[in-house]
Amino acid sequence: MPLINSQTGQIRKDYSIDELRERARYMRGLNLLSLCSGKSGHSGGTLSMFDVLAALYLKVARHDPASPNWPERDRIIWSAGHKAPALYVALAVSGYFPESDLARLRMLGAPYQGHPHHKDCPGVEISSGSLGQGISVAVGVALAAKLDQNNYRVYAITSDGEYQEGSLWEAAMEAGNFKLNNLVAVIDRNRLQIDGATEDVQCLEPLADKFRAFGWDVIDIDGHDLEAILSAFETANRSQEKPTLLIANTVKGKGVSFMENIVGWHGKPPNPEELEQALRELKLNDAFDIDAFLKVGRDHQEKVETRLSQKLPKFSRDFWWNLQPNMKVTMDPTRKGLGRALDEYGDDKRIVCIGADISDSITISDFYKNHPERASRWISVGVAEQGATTVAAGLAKEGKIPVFGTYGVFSSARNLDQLRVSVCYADYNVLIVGAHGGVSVGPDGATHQELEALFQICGLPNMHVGVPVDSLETKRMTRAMLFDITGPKYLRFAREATPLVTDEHTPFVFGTANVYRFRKEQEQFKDAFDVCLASEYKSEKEQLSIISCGPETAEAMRAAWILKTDYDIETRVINLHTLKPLDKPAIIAAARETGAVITAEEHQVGGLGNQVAAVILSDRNDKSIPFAMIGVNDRFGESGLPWQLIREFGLSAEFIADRARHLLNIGQ
Ligand SMILES: Cc1ncc(C[n+]2csc(CCOP(=O)(O)OP(=O)(O)O)c2C)c(N)n1
Ligand SMILES: [Mg+2]
Repeated sequence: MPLINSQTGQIRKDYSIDELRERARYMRGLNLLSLCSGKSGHSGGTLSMFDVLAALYLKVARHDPASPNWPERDRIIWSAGHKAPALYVALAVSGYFPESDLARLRMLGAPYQGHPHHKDCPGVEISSGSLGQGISVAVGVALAAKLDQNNYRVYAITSDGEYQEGSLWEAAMEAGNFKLNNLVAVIDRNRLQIDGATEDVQCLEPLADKFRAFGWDVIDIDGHDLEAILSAFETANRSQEKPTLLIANTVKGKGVSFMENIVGWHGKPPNPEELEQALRELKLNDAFDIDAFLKVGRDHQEKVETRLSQKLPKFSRDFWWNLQPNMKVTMDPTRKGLGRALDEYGDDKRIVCIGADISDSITISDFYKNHPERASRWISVGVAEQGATTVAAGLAKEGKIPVFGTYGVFSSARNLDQLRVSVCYADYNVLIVGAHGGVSVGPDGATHQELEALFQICGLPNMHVGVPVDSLETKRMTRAMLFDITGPKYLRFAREATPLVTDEHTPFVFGTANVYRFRKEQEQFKDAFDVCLASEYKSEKEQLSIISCGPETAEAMRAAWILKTDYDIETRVINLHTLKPLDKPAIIAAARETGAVITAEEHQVGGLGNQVAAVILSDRNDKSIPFAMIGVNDRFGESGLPWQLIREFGLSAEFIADRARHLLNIGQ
């Protein structure tokens, strides 16, 4: 049954097999065009899916682009959220929105988030991006259909790396147990994930046997053979009592010779030259007006830039990073500090690193890259954050120093109970790394931007928490956490390159904040500040303190520069790199000795700010002090370019300085 007009019940268009083949090829091209325009996103795992998608969206599923919420529509649930560009292409080609709109992929304010959000985009059934969850949602949707005696069918689009997640196996058990014959899970069995081949990262086979044992029917097909795909769906849709797993054996990067079966194309878009070559190979040289398509994206970005620069609070000049002839900074991603530390200090035989399939991205793979002798101390669990956390607890119990790292959203929340009971209650010596803290993660969007970890992690008894300002401090923090701190510890850092504001002379003591004081403009931004341990700082009775952590501290320093230059205001900037234990004396001194306090965090507002406020209030319960908090205001992140998002969410120095001039009642 193909695309339907839900008003009349008529078929919109009935595609022949040849037409579906042509559509699949066309969709591959459109997908690459969209990725090229978006300048980020996943090529490999989208290209592998288009034969299945052409069949499903244009022939098999009952849905109506003119009525996306038609109650009787089949539900196509995308569990593998990173395949979002393919989802958008399937919807556009089905007629949900114009194909040219896909040029706005992953751009701020566009509905095409890096990982799909159902509220943004018609035809998107669920919000996903955290692997292994969508299939459970599909079980819920299939159960709802049974409860309502509704005949719609539920299709779950899954990727093979997802099958390493424990939650997926809970769903598998439930679907078998509840005999959900209205559910078909399609697995894109391309055999590659981010860290390599699935069977090397964490073996899945024998997958079909496992699912049969869980009460499923399994159909194993060539995922690029349209006849086989259509016939598999037909069989699955006749099932009387079992859910069906449709194993679509595919080639990652299918259709483009230089992408096929290459791990590196997992999360990379083609550049314009690669796009042209790919379109030639797909025999789509003349299928698109590439310039007109890419212009839609450029125009969108221009509008975003204009809006953001209008929104940015104004000062006597443009104080943005590296725009003045002096005050230069070098940018380096904080995440690199972790890799450098593990590379340098990893010889200690107690250290065991645990990877969860994003090892290069968070740099934890530097532990073994140049050290083959450490191979046995590298444990790859695959996409399995809960398991990784408890495996780490077991290793620590036996005297190892386990380091488990992944994106902060997955290492602070998905595994929170494991952290709470098996790591923190047990008080084991485990280092948990939470990468990709903050909105500056950029185009991957909300599901990958960790903005809540400080709430979760700082609330755990026995935990130690570090949020270093730059890559060098991240390296020092990692060293301290490996060797000086015993017990549970959490290290939060960011993705994007951010200013280096420390050097080898900058003091670093875990648990003791640093004070930065702007003195005078210099060639190098970093040299314009004096820095010392908060415990050694002598008050200069500054008008303001800005208390911050992580790379946001560099924004606080830049705010201090702006405030001194434009308003002659002296600011004490506190780099509170350790959030647990909190350096209470540094906070109390700031509140007692300076005229006002602002906290600044690239996090939901309060993760840092509430803690600082509580310390100040308990010290000064008879007096008040002007106080304000800068952070993300109870809102999920979004796709966009990193520095666009810093402005969109009001986190840059200009917003801090603006808040200061309001707090201190200074005219503009
Ligand atoms: C819970 C969770 N952990 C980690 C990630 C980061 N991540 C995105 S895609 C991916 C693996 C992709 O491999 P696979 O599932 O095989 O997808 P495909 O090959 O189809 O692209 C990972 C680990 C995530 N999105 N969700
Ligand atoms: Mg895969």
